[in-house]
Amino acid sequence: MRKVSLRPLLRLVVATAFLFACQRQEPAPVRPESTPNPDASARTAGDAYETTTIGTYEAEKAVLSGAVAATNQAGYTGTGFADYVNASGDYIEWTVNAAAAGPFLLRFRYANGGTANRPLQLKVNGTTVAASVSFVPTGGFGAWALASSAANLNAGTNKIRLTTIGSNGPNVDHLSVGSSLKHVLYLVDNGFGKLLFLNQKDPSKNWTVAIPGGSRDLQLVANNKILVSHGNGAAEYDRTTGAKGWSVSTYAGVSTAQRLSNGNTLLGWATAASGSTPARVMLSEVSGTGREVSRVTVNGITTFRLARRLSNGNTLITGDVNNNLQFKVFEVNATGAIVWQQLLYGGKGYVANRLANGNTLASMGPVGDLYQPGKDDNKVLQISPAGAVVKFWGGMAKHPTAQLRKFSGYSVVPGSGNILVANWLGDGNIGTGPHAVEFDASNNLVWSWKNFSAAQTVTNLLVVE
Ligand SMILES: [Ca+2]
Ligand SMILES: [Ca+2]
Repeated sequence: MRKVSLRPLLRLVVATAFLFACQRQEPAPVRPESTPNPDASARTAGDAYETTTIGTYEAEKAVLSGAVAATNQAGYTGTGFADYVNASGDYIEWTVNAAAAGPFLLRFRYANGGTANRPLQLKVNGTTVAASVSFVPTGGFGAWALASSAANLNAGTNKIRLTTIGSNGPNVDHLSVGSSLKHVLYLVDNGFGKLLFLNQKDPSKNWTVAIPGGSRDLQLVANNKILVSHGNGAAEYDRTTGAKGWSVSTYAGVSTAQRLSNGNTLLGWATAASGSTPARVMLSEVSGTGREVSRVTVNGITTFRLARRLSNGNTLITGDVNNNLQFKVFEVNATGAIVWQQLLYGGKGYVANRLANGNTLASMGPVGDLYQPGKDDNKVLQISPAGAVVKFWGGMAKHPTAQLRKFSGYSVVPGSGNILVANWLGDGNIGTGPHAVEFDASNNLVWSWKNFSAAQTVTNLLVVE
């Protein structure tokens, strides 16, 4: 049990009561819930998780020797596929750039309308990796399937070649290169209304649990729990089983939750403008017994997303001013006054953290539609106190084929310091890109993850390994 000192609590209750006398439209103070977890049965073990893909390379764009580019079958990706002509010596050779050396999974999308296997030799950088990779019949030349082989790639450029060895090969559509990185992470999906645990090192431990709508924030907390914000509050879930524990659910418009060092939970929520009342962001501190012990109001902020209480007692929030679409990071003090603000270079803000060096690390996606000429959205920016971009990760100009849609939350990978970002697929982008992407210190895309049966629109994630 968390201990609550009674005297300051009484003072705060009086203060809170005064606040409520002034602000009648707002929700009653929260109460802890003691109901059993209704979501436990929604947990599904053993969801199938896709291997991560870091790049897809079309066969029709590769170097073709003997084989020819063709379009006379349906269902290909890109602008066609490669059709082998000669039974021996024809090859397709792709050039693949790897950000770092290591083992990768090579997956070839192919169609074999014959009745027999059509094996091919696989060479990487001139060395035979597999003398005979099987390309078994797929039931028709319009029926595409995947054949896989593992291979070590060098950092930088690699040549990957598939050569016929006695039989006319299959039609080959593309090569997808899977990452060698494996992560353990939690994701919140506000489309399917789920919290997901993805353990790529041991997929038997994966779980998903249904959660209330509007989830945007997550944080590891004590006792092997993860704290997740909901539209109506926040709840803790067991990190191993997904079972729901402590929760509050009497708020509305909540977009963020942060467990503070004093054991209280900061809930950030927002109300729209109404008559002469401005749009407001409320930063409510809730005790372990579920009482609101303080509240800070920030007037005029709209499209509020996450909040982060800083060690100086101030709070970083993201949003714009009265829907002016000029998205910023705001640092607000304990009275709700803005003491620092910084434009996000035309992007829409989601979350900002203050780094030990005094800079601010903030994620931003497009304000409206995807790519807008002259802008380069979908970045995690490291910004100096004076507003200079010291460094960034992502960016649509640097990653034109990565299907970056709307960056939302991000997480720093322990050990490597890479940045893992949620690529939110809402606003008409469902199924069109990865749910999560990872960039290394040189802003190379080194990992991504998508699984459209497991997740729909991932707003945030937290990587633990
Ligand atoms: Ca052929
Ligand atoms: Ca193709």
